[in-house]
Amino acid sequence: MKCRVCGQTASISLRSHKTAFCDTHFLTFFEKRVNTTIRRYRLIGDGDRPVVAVSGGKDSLSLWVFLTRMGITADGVYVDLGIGDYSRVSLEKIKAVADRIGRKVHIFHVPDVFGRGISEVAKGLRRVPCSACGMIKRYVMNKVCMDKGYNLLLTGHNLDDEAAALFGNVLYWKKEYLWRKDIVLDAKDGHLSRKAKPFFLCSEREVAAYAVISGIDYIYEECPFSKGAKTITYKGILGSLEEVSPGTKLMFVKGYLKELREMKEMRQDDGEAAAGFEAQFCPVCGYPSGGGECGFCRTLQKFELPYSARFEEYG
Ligand code: Q46
Ligand code: ZN
Ligand code: ZN
Repeated sequence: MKCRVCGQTASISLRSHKTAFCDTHFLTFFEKRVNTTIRRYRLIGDGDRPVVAVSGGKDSLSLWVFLTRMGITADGVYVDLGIGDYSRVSLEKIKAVADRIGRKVHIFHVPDVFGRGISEVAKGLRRVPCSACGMIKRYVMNKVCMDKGYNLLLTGHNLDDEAAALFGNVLYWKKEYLWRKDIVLDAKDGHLSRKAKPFFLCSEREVAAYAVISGIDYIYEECPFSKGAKTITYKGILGSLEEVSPGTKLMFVKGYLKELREMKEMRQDDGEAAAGFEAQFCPVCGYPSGGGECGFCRTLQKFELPYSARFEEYG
């Protein structure tokens, strides 16, 4: 197969786009598409001060490098979950990219603040690790924005992640989650930061190719707690559909975004968005909590620890 632009041997063929590229022209294609997404959905504005949630994996590190290449300066934030070698190696990869692009990374060490890794924190809460992890990560990501002056949190979620999550929500009609997902989420009440996902419409394979061609050294292993996750099964099912009918995932996710936009506009017309939602805040740390202490503060109290949300700074 030949590169659509220069006619040399292609290194990647993209069936969903009915095209193929050599390394150089794939980079151009990928970056152009992401830039179009950023503009079309107004993900990043001129006055924004973004921070990237980095995990050491291909998606977040590619996003960090991509932004730097596009002249968008962004620091990183990493939550060290205290999962042995997995967390240690992830942080090494993150630091190497931080050095390469000359940016800072804020590191939140779960073991330093909670006196134990995420699996022990979860046991103490009688929750599964992913549930405790999600709660702490959401808190920390928001905290870094509020305390360090960032107004936008960027994450590396890709098309496969979004399609799998959407598939799961539709399959079980989880209405409480279904229409909450979006490529960009506005800030709330001056307490929750704005969030955006620039790789929302890029497949996992495309992001992996971008990482490899860009020489990004990322951690290949997945978090050990991701084993058996339903999203992995959904990704497999959607992958089979994609094989038979290339472009299905993109159509599914783009169709969702279109419906969502229409729905949000309709709600605004009806004045529903302005309807009285009263925010409540944690009395200990001021984080939005839905009443009483937030999950983060309750977890610290459970282990009889004082409030702390300290970051190590690297770079
Ligand atoms: S939630 Fe669960 Fe992931 Fe946290 S404990 Fe690992 S698998 S990292 S996105
Ligand atoms: Zn080419
Ligand atoms: Zn709190």
